[in-house]
Amino acid sequence: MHSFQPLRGRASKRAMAVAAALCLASLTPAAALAANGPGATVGAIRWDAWVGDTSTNGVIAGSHIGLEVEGALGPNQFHDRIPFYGVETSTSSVLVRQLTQGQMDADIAYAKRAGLNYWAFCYYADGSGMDIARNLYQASTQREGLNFTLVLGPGSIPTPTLVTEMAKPHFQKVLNGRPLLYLFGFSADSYAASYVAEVRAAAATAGLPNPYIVVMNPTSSTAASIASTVGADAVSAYADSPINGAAYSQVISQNSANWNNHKATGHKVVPWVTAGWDNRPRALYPQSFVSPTPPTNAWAQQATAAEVATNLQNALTWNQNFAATADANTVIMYAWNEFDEGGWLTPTLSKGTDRVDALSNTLTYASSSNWDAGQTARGAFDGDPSTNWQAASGFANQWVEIDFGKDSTFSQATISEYGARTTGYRIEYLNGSTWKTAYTGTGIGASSTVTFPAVTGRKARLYFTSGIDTPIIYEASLNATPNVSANLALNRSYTASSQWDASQGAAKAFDNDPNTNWQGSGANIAGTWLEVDFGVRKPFNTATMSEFGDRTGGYRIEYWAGPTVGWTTAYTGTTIGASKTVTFPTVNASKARIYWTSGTYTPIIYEASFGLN
Ligand SMILES: [Ca+2]
Ligand SMILES: [Ca+2]
Repeated sequence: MHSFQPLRGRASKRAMAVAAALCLASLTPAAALAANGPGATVGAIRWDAWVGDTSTNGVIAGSHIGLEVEGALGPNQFHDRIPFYGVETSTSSVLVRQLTQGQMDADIAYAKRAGLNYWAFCYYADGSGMDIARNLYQASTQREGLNFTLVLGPGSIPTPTLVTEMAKPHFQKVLNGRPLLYLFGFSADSYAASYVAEVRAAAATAGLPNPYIVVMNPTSSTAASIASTVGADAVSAYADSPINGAAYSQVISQNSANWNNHKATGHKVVPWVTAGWDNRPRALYPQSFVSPTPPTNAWAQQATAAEVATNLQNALTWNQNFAATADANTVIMYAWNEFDEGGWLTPTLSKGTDRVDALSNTLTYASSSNWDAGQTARGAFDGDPSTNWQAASGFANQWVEIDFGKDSTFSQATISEYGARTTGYRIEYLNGSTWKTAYTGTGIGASSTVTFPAVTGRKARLYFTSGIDTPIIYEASLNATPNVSANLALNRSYTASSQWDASQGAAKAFDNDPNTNWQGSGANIAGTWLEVDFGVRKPFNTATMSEFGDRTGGYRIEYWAGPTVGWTTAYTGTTIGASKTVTFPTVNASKARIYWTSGTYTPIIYEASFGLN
């Protein structure tokens, strides 16, 4: 029924039952929201049939699934779902083909702009014909900040290949490093159980944390039965599938009701958000890969962008309300690009980035709790001094957060609160999946501006430790540089002309921790250098540095122009100090370094980064 049919091995082609829209529990909000980790992660399912006339022989013998789905989307009534990379070739025909790196890089940029943390690729093997988008994503120089995981059908991926994928640093993890995996179309048979056991054993052998395995089935009793038999960690669903042109509000209530139904089975739950369901293209134009052909009433009214965001917000709130059940604190959205089945978030030719932008609004701000619907986290960051965020109750461990959408560097904050309620707080930044402290303060009051060594993180938050009453924040502005791309120097290899001692090596200048540093050895600063090797050539035009004291008197930013030309100057500067950001004409190189020409003493660098803006 859903696009992702398991198509290899012991595939099950049986249609899943349409979930009963039974509402067993009302959605009364909890009085106090429990904080659930450093903020939920949100993923979106990818189904990548947009391959045009590429042979999909590796999926179904002799098939061209890309041409079939283009045929189904041909009628004009379906053109409102043509993605930004599609072409209306006539009122009755379209081309929807995502085959180039440029298209994929743009797709990645939109997903990051939406605030998504990961894509969940329906897995088809390399060379199958439906692996193109997955491989373009893996090859992209733009994917940093957008992780991936896989939705697996039974037997769709050999265990060694799966372990190789899970070991990648950008494979989505939950619960302190556990690889997140989704299983679609598994039934509760012994084969599925042995497969899951095999995956866990292989992961352990490879030194990976135990995978967090999620069974997808919209019928709660079925999902629970499969999860128990195969030993999964949680239950979820690929999508709910309303009928008869139901209002989208019914999709929202069906999703919410089914999260509760899944929870009632006693299993952990990953809530799912169905962004749409309109399977009429496949109903009217039967597809070789869909069996049986869906009925013509298999559709709901199309959502507005705001309605999709509301459904997502419900899931985020649900995770906060039921933190013990939603222990992985993640949400899976259906879907990034199931255009023919009616679930999409990708910008379209007809409506542009409306859904991406609505998601961005929802995913940009978060808080441990809020007093009421008019005092949410957005109020603390909206630039309006008359609006505010207020926590629901208490003070310690309350937090309010902003997601920059990509790694951003900041070294200053200006905060204003109602009264003088705060007596202890931290400014924190999300470094990978760990919150670290950038600054520790006491009072805030009407206006407080603080500076600290520059840090780089995708998110920042105010974390309250003590106070006299629940915090009310009018504005918290950070001098983040959101136009600067991800720090190219993170997770690379580093060298320096010298180091003071073993604890002050070159890597300490690139570990995104303002409390650690590299220091050169010897008294002579001239000729000292600190280098990062990106591994491959990268364009960059900006550098940010923070040093101890004001030791630097002269330096150059240099880039490696190859063995013939050698190190070449991109920028020449004088002082660095507590925080310095410089820009220069874009260069393209595999290595960069800071080269000192003068100063008072051997340099101490807390953090250095390179980026492209
Ligand atoms: Ca405000
Ligand atoms: Ca450091």
